[in-house]
Amino acid sequence: MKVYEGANIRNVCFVGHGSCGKTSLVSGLLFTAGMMNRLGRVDDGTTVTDYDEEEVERKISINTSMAYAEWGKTKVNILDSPGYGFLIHETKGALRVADSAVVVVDGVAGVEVQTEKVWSFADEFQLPRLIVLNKLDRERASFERAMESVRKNFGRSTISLQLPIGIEKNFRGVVDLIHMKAHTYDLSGSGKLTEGDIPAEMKDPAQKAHEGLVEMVAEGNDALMEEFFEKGTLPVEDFEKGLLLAILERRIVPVVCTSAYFNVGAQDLLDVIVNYMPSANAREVVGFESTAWDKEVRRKGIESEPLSLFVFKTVADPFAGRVSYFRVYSGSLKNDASIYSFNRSSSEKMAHIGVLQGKTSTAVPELKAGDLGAIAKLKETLTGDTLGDKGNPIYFRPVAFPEPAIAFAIEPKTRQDEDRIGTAIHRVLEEDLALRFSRDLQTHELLLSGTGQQHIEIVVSRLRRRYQVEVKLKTPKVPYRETITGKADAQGRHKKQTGGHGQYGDCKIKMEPLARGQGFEFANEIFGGSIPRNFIPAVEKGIVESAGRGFLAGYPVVDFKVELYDGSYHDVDSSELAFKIAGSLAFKKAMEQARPVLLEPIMNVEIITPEQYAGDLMGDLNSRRGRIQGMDSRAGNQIIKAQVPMAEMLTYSPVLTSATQGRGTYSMEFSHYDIVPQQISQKIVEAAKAARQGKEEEVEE
Ligand SMILES: Nc1nc2c(ncn2[C@@H]2O[C@H](COP(=O)(O)OP(=O)(O)OP(=O)(O)O)[C@@H](O)[C@H]2O)c(=O)[nH]1
Ligand SMILES: [Mg+2]
Repeated sequence: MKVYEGANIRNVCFVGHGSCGKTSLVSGLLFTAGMMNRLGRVDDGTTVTDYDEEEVERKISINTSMAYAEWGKTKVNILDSPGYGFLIHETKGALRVADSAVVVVDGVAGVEVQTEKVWSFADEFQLPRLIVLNKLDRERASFERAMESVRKNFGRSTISLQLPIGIEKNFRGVVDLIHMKAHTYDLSGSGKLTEGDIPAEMKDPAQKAHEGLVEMVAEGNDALMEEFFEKGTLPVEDFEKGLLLAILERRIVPVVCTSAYFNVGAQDLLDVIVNYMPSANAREVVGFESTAWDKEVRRKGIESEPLSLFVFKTVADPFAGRVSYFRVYSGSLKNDASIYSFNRSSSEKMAHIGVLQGKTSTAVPELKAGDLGAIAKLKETLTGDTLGDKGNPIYFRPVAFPEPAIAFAIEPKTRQDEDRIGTAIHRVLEEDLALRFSRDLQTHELLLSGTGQQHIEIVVSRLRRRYQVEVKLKTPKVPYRETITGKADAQGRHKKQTGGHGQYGDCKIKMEPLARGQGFEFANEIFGGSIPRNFIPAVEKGIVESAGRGFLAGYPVVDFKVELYDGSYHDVDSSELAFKIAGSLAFKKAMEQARPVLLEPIMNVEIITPEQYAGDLMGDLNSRRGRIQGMDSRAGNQIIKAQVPMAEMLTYSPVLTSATQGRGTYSMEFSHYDIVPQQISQKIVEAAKAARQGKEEEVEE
């Protein structure tokens, strides 16, 4: 395997709505570039990038996969990301390390919900991008309608570099509007292209489209504009340079046409990526001095700078163990080098670095700035870590993972499953940062929390297949929290002084609410030593532990501040334990005064439904305490956006299916926590009390 310079590397991330054809397109590119000897298909489970057994089984992408196509002098590094809403955080993590986004749009459906989502991610990372109108071979595909949808959603800067030749089942190639040639493809899937003249009936529209493109490139570039006015057109070289610049500056988003299924457009797509997407050394590298993320460190993304690399993903491979995916941002990584992990303050040996073609790794001697690679069996490194040259620290900021949108209680099926579950879950958590695992403090059940029911189902299936651990999914749970709405001032005094060594701890605290999402704050306001300094952390610990166990219904207490302002101690009898207990007593007393309430997660819900059902669905959302945020129509469908408490959405799936005869779909994600209305809160508190008593009786028996 050749070692590539950043200038000859393109890092592209394929993104788009679920099932728009990303994985199939990647498969076509790899075959066309000669990296594979057959055209892998999603439906047969034979693609390079959907290799995980859950992906093959479900025919969807779950993980971001890496692949590469060597095309001329250039290596195109491809990240194939998932498109379904409950996995979209994974896509964001992949865009984080890409230099451009290939946004795939279904040529029948046009721009969809997740298309908009990934577009906003690309905006956030300021990535140049390319739109691919795919599935143009399908019935009811329309280039004009798809373009209209793209322009309506993403603006006038989107412009096609091609016109399709034929449409639906006659789609067989494209007119290249830059060079004004027709490219027809062999429909057997080989991806082979024949160049010829533009078909007579397309000459006029092609000429018009070409002129529009030239004008657009000239716009915003004074030198080109002048030349354009003088000559009425631009020489191809000047035009291509202008186009490249406009794309890199994100003034133009080019559009190309494909059918991944028949592998039409693959060569053109590779050419456009190589010619017009940014090279891997083009962007300045921006990191931080520390994980406080306040002071920036900037350097060039080139080989002569000190080494830095960022681990953006971890995969638990059943054979190779922990595999870390990374991008070299600056410097050059040599195989077998020992490099420093800034996050772990230890060094890691980079033995057997490689590049991935799906699941297959090929060893490389070196990876230069801009390149992507993978390595197995790092000791301590996890997703989100930065490694590099110890003398030149830099930290790259990882993408934040979403708050869980749903939690299920799980139950190991047998004793053996129970024994194994700990290790298995540990591995799964390491590769899936959107997953949480905890124990319900009330019921002692094991809880798995994730972005949606499908997410949890995939995890359960993975536990079974990969780790031979069988678990039963029980009812979904709402991750309630508790907080306070008033102030309090309380004393906690723990005193046991009968016979032998006594215990004595005493503290006075003030408590007040914090803004939502602020968590917990502790202020030590003791002056004059009423509590010795070494016991103060014990008071805080007592409070934190009690807060974790909850006050009303056993849910963690959040968003409050405690000020420790006074107390007393005993020379002999005071200890850390005594002050911890005193802290916990003070906390409970303060909670009694501070008007505690329950908080519940509120979800952003988006429902897509044929219009005729929209009215009923909105009525139903109202009865679920939902607040409608907006309505939108798209391609004959109605989109309803609403905020609804998670508790009301746990069993929504079957309701929506029956209300829309299976034609409605919905997605949701966490928005914020809000106070549970009094009546509902009361029921939850009572149920928790009953559960607690039940448990206690069980223990007594
Ligand atoms: N007719 C036709 N079908 C296509 C085309 N591209 C993809 N498909 C089919 O669409 C389905 C989804 O394709 P994928 O390649 O898995 O789509 P994806 O965007 O990778 O899906 P996710 O990663 O799960 O979001 C498969 O059944 C493909 O065979 C195309 O150009 N034409
Ligand atoms: Mg896919």
